[in-house]
Parts: sequence; C-alpha cells; structure tokens
Amino acid sequence: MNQIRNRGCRMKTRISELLNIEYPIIQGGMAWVAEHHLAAGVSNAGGLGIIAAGNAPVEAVREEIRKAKALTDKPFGVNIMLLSPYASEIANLVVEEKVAVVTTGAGNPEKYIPMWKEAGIKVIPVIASVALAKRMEKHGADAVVAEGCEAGGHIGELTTMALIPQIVDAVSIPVIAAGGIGDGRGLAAVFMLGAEAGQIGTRFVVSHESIVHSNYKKRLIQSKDIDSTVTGRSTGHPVRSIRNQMTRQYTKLEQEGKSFEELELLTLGSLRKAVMEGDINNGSVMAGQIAGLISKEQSCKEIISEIIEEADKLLKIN
Ligand code: TUI
Repeated sequence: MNQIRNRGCRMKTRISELLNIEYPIIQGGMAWVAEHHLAAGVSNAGGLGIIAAGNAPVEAVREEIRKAKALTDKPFGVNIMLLSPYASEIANLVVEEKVAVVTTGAGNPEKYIPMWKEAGIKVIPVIASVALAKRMEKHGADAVVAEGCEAGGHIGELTTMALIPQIVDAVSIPVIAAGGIGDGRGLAAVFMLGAEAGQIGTRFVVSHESIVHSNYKKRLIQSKDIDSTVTGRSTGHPVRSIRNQMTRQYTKLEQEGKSFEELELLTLGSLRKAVMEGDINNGSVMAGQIAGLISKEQSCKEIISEIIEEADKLLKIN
C-alpha cells in the first residue's frame, strides 16, 4: 500500500516541484481542444492541465479560466499562441486572473516575461531550437517545453530524439519534452534523454474529458502511423494534421503561391470545423504522429495512471 502511494513521489523532478503537481506530465495547449473540462481533468488527475487561448478573444479565455477554477483547486496553466491577434491582451489577462503557469507557442514571448515573473507566474515557453531555449533562459523562463516535430499542430524542424538532449545540454533550467509521447515508454524515453517531464497532447484529445467531436476522436483511434502530414512548410509555418481533403486543398493553394495570411485563415477556420462540427474531411484534424498508437478513449486519470505506472517500471525506480 505504502509503495503504491509513494509511487508518484518517486517521479518527483524539478518540474513537479516547480509546478506543484503529483506527476511529471503536462497537457499540451491545443487550440479549441484544451478548454476548461480537459484542463481541470488533467489537473485533477495529478498532471498540469492547460487552457489553450488559441485565437480566442480575451473574455472567452477569462471565462474558461474561471470555469476551470470552479472545477479544480489544483494548479493549471494557460497557453498563449503568440500568432493570435489577442496575444498581448491575453498576456495581461493571465496576470489579472493570477494563473499559476503560462506556456507559449509559435513565437518568442520575451517581451512579456518580466511582467509575468513580477506576478509570480511560472513561465514555460514552448520552443523547438537550442537558440530560442537559451534566449528564454536568459530572459528568466522557469523551464522550457522542447517540442519535436512528431507533435501535432504548429511544429519546428527537429525530432524529439535529436532535440531534447541538445536542449538539455544547452540550458540549466528544467526541460519538458513534447512530440511523440503517447505512453509510458515515451515518457521513460524522454527521461533518459534528460527531460524532467513530458507534455502530452494527442492522447488527451482522445479522453472522456475532451470536448472534441466524436468523429475527431474516432479518426485518431483509427489512424495509422503514416496518416499525418505537414502543410505550410512553404510559408515557414508548418502544421501537422491528419491527411484529408483539407490538407490536399491546402497543398494545392500552397503550390499556387497563396499568401501566408490566406493559408492561415484556412487552417484556423478548419480546426474549429473538425473539432466542433466533426467535419474531419474538410476540417483540420491536428494530431501528432503518435495518434497511430492510440486505441481507445479513456479518462484523464486512467491515461495518466497508465503512463506513470509503465514509465515507473521501465525506469526501475520502484
Ligand atoms: O504552438 C504550437 N502548436 C500549435 S499552435 C496552433 S494554432 C495554429 N493553427 C494554425 C496555424 C498556426 C497556429 C496549433 N499548434 N506548438 C509550440 C511550438 N512553438 N512548436 C514550435 C514552436 C515555435 C516555433 C518557432 C516556437 C518559436 C519559434 O520561433 C520563434 C522566433 O521568433 O524565433
């Protein structure tokens, strides 16, 4: 009994200490998907849940934060997608709402870091290169999420396997690995690379707490190893999603030389279409390469317990 109770404690790292969480697992900040139900579900299960601001306006995000506070007394975070037109307003909102943790994606958040640190917020930029990781450390980030291109959504160039050890060697702050982690083997593997936690996105999309349309969940459960593709490389904003009518259309427009703004509009509108309406043919079904591993829908608690138990065994720390 004692051993079981202590099991989580043995996976304590600088990240679990920093974030005051039981297990070294944080949930990816996925636009449209990561709203209050999912964030609270992950936090209540002992990880760090995250609300994704995506392209939502400030009042919609405030409402999500308040609803999450009503569902959990555990810490949770907000992810700010820096390409959003509302990014700077949301940067202020997290201070007003006294959010515990901020993660950022798709850009460089350094101009906001002093304000967040002043407010006592833990700052964890998502990065995909050594140069940006070092810069974030210099500007006072508490940790970084290093995201390999196995991840879904907006991605960098390097794989998780190549990226993590290079980031770990380059910075002293703790590193959270992301991209391609879907089970305990993945979490154990990134620990071996020097990471102190894993960020998991795609597997939580297929959780009971996730509000994505059932067509989206089914598509991920059915997907095979090679079903995702990357669009937008030509614009410098590559995005990984499940190959479908929409990715073919995007590629066509890309080849016709359409502007970044036009293409971006197509992707963002399409994400809502897939997540909320379940249109998995014309919508953007963002997902990581690990989708092929996911075989069923589970609760956040089941997902986290299963991953921790398996990683624990592999790391032989019982
Ligand atoms: O941000 C993500 N993933 C996302 S955001 C998103 S919403 C969206 N939808 C359509 C098009 C664009 C965005 C969907 N998925 N992951 C974190 C991440 N950030 N991965 C890679 C990066 C990154 C890349 C380059 C961070 C910084 C960077 O360079 C910034 C600079 O200025 O040097």
